[in-house]
Amino acid sequence: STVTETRMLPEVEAFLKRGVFPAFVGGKDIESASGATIATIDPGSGEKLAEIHDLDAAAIDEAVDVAAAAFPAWAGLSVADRSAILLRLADAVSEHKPIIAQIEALDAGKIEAQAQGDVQNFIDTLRYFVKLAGDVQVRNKLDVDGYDAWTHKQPWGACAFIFPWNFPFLLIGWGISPALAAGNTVVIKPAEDTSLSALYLAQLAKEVGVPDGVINVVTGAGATAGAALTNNTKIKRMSFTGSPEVGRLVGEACGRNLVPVKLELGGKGAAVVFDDVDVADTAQKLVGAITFHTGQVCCDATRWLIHRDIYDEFVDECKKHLSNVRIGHPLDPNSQMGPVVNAKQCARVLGYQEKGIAEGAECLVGGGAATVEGYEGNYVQPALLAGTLDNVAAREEIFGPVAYLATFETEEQAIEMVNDTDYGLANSVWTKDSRRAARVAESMVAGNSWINAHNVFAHGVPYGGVNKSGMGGGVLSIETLMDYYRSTSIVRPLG
Ligand code: TXE
Repeated sequence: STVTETRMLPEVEAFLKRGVFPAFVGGKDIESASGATIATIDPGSGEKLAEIHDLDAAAIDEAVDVAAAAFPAWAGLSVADRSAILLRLADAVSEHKPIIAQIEALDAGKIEAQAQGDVQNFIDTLRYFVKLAGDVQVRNKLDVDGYDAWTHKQPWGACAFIFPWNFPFLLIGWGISPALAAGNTVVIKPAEDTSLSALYLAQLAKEVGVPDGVINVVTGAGATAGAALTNNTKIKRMSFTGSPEVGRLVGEACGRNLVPVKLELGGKGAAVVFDDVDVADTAQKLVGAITFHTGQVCCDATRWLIHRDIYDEFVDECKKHLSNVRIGHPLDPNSQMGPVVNAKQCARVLGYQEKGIAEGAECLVGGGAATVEGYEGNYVQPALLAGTLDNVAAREEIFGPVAYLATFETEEQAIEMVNDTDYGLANSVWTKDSRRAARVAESMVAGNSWINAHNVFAHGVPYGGVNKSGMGGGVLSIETLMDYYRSTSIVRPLG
């Protein structure tokens, strides 16, 4: 029997038995008017898990109306009452963590232990923003001679969220937690490949007494359902995480409608490795980062800039670690790296390797498709390419376990190489020299710089990109919470 058969929890099996999943709006199941559905696949086995309803524009508009109608009552709750409801949701997610993690592992091709980490992160994020919102002063006195003046903050109304497939559940937590805690209602549009964990969440929300219409999940194709959400004029804020191409379309639609928009797009992060590092340790950590979730991580380091004097040793160490990565089905506890999310993305990852090599890059190790016995999944070998940075594989986001190596000699040169990109999400610098580390970290043009680490997140540390990587960052911090309040300034003469 397969790993899936032996390890799938009975609750997950029962959940998937439903077969065809309606969307969830106003506490009710909503089917597409035409009956159209989209299959959702386990990328680890190639087998169909379930189908989701492919909503049309009218259904999306209806969902926004429902969220808008639920807003006054939700916003009108005391902060204490709203917090209590949201903390019940966090508790319920916590109780169902193994179930949600398996759904996510199967639907998104995510190693089960990593999926559990994502679910825990959702819980922590929701609790963090509930606490933070409890401390927000909604009235702030202003100092104006002869006048009594203050600002008053209130939530906006119905807010929309479009999410990608790489961290489906975690990103829902990052997105909706500040919005809900501030008193907004939400319409969530998960990616068509990975809608199941969002639908499970909506069900849990209903069970713990989140009022109907406060959390709505609409499903369907990006070009229709997603576009309808961005074209809706009644949403008060839009948040999009995904590709720069679609991000541009979302930004255009929001511009037309004058809807404030937050865009979290891709990246082409660098890791700068100086010659004073522990080479073996640094190589191991960077290999760990590039293989984590099969490299489908927007803040990954995908350009590795290595000091010339340690390059050969560094490459040898990387080869050692890369050849030990255990590729396998996400529910197999021995797996370290799972599949790529879908066949299209798999073709993209392999295609970039071919194009990169055709443009003159050398493949140092790995590359190509991988086979996992007993499974027809979308598996690829991690790969290291090397060459000049004008190569397509060094410039464009691949979104797979592929790192591109180049050498540098001086600090100035390294900084220039890091910043020679349209993106600006996250980079890292690796050195024992703490002054140099701080200098380089501050010189890299991006939302986040890590020193001797990569992909470290903490609640309270703002996250988010600049330039082609996005706008309106501040994710996971007070900055993003404040985005979900509008402010009115009130002034009256004294006496
Ligand atoms: O993303 P899309 P895709 C990058 C990564 C990846 C590439 C393509 O490089 O290879 O994007 O991935 C919805 N109007 N990232 O094609 O298409 C869609 O339904 C409104 C980086 O899967 O951007 C889904 O919910 N919405 C990224 C969401 O947008 C539309 C994570 C993202 O899909 C739409 C994922 C439209 N016209 C991919 N078209 C990151 N920053 O983490 C699609 N959508």
